Amino acid sequence: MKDGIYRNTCPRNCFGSCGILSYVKNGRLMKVTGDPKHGFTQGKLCAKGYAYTQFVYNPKRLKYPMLQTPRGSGNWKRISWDEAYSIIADKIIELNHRYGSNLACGYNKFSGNLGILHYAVEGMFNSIGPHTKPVGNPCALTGKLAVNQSFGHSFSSPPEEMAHAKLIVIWGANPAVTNVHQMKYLYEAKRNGAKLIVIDPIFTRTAEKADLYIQIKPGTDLWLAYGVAKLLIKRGNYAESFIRKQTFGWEEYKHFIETKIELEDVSKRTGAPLEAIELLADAYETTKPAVTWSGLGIQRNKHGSGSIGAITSIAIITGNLGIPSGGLYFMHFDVEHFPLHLYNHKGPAHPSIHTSREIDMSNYPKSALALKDPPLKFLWIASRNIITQDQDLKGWKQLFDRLELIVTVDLYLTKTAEESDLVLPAATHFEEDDLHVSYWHYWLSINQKAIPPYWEAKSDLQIARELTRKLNELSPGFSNFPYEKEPLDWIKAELTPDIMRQYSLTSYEDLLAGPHVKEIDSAQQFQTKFWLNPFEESGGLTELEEYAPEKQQPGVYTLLTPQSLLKIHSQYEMLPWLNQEESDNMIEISTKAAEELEIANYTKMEVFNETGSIVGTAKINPSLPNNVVVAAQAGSNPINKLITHCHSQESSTFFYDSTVKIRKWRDGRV
Ligand SMILES: Nc1nc2c(c(=O)[nH]1)N[C@H]1C(S)=C(S)[C@@H](COP(=O)(O)OP(=O)(O)OC[C@H]3O[C@@H](n4cnc5c(=O)[nH]c(N)nc54)[C@H](O)[C@@H]3O)O[C@H]1N2
Ligand SMILES: Nc1nc2c(c(=O)[nH]1)N[C@H]1C(S)=C(S)[C@@H](COP(=O)(O)OP(=O)(O)OC[C@H]3O[C@@H](n4cnc5c(=O)[nH]c(N)nc54)[C@H](O)[C@@H]3O)O[C@H]1N2
Ligand code: SF4
Ligand SMILES: [Mo]
Repeated sequence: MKDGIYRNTCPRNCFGSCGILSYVKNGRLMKVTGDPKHGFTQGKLCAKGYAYTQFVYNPKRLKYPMLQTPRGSGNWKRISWDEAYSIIADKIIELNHRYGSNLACGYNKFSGNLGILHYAVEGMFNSIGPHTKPVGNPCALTGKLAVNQSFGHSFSSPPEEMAHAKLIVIWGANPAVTNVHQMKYLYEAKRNGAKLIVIDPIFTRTAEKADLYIQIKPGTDLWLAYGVAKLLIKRGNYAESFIRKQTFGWEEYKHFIETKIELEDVSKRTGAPLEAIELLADAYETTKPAVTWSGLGIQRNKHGSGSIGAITSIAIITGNLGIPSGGLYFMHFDVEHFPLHLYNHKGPAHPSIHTSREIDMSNYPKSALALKDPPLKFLWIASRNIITQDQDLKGWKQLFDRLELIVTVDLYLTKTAEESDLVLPAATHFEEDDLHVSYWHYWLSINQKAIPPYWEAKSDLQIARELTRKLNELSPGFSNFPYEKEPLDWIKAELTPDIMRQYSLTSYEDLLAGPHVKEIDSAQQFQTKFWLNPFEESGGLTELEEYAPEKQQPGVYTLLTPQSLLKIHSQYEMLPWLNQEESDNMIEISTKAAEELEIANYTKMEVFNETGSIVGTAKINPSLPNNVVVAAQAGSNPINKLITHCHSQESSTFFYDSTVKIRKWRDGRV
């Protein structure tokens, strides 16, 4: 690798997808800075981004393939890549002989690295024909489907435009923690006189910056949105001509709001005072352009879909869509507009099995355990830390016990890797080529290989190439993965004439000079017909009765486990620069709960439910609602042990629906 400055992209599952300039000397990454040519991030990174040199050269990084016998024993032995490939290929081929297909082989991959070339994992499995394929998205699917239901596609306005709004209403997002670059546009809007309203059960760092903060009971945004609609309709303050021209279902919606919604009820269900509901309605009524931001937080409970629909309806009836700088924010799925050659790689046909067997990512262990003929026997885990991030960890334990071979590809020996037979060391993004689009802004950026791999680490694409070659060596024709294609061939194939036109590119080389943006006419995106909130779902209101104060079971707390500033889920925990000792197993409780249960600040306490128990340190948070408990994800004893999932068809995982009890910790109690 030559000395110099390279262009990289932060590949984390994060709104920024920041452009990075990497300074390399003697094959070593010396420092990173933000890429000033990236129009959204404008030369800045977050603290995690600036810590990348420590992330790359961390002594805890995996250096070579390792085999653990028996699984879970901690008895790891270094092996060569060739031995690792042979163990894996032998198992895949043996399972194929045993069952007559590759359906016993499956993978679980999520969001460790969102680069387009990381679809190599999907491509590798496709290349062996029908197998067991995970589908869905445990993070965002509920919201995506709900936005789609309102206006037919999953558009989210360009984030830079937020700077020109006069009212910004954030429902269940915490950008000061999760989307730090967006704060710049938010502050700019505020400097220009915009008002910021934040609706969240927790008084977050974003709420601290708001002109109006509305504390809401988890899962009740639907009610609040209906309450606002009630006031707007009662006062006759809605965009009638826009509604008549561009919506379906107005009469039913209006009738529903007029007859079914009572403000006192809204206040009782949501916990928001009447005055706050009025202030929110006043703001929507008097201030334009207004932007409405449905955060991912509101769709992590079973009412999420209804809530997003109801919130979108407010943006619609106030006439804030299709006007300059008015808009709607959630996230977009523009990556799906790319050809995604690796993801869509077509594998060889099987004589009798025509498609892969699908398994829902939000209910993986239970669905996998139910598989028969053949059962799932081999699991490949990549870009995923199941044990800290998924729900139903008991189900996972049962599933792991049934599997004959578990392979985890990761940069670190994660809690999931510790439960595997084999771990393979993955490269960081500085050690591989890639291409990135964001799910928030509209910039396309390159990721150049800047340094040689750390010890024996390899990219997921390189592993796919080499493992499939081994399969073919042992069983000719087993895989049709195009081994010969280099990373740059894959990248260039993604840049079709259509993509090049959209991003104003003349060649791949343009990206080496800086990220390119897709021109979006957001007003044009909203020249469509909107469905006002579907009333078939008004059954949801009955369901929400469970939030009625009189139905709230005493001593039962909603467990909220949102994202942390200095981590991306379970990542970055081991970096001294970002050390977060303080937050490890810190459990926030309300003053009232602390008093009732006699739990003193910074003493040990226990959080428990039917799935398990966690001991942590109590932190009394006087601004927390009485019946909410807050804990961070991951850490030394992951809170996801207590995450119970209420399953529904085709939607993301409802991480924020879990409930717990709490008590003071007395040593020795089990
Ligand atoms: N630093 C950092 N940044 C990240 C991540 C990270 O781990 N760390 N993760 C990235 C990923 S993958 C994602 S999905 C995004 C998520 O980013 P956000 O969209 O900000 O979503 P969350 O952090 O899940 O939740 C946001 C807020 O929703 C609130 N909330 C919970 N339930 C409700 C409710 O019923 N109603 C309302 N109104 N609010 C509610 C929570 O209290 C929380 O403050 O962040 C991304 N950015
Ligand atoms: N309790 C609770 N749980 C949650 C959430 C919550 O709000 N509360 N949020 C959920 C959300 S929004 C999300 S998106 C998920 C995230 O779930 P995951 O995607 O499982 O989260 P990460 O902790 O980021 O784990 C990714 C793993 O990929 C590894 N990795 C990084 N780069 C690479 C690479 O290039 N190749 C390979 N093979 N591995 C790599 C990392 O080291 C890490 O171990 O968590 C969910 N879990
Ligand atoms: S974690 Fe997010 S904000 Fe930080 S550098 Fe990466 S993409 Fe940017
Ligand atoms: Mo996520």
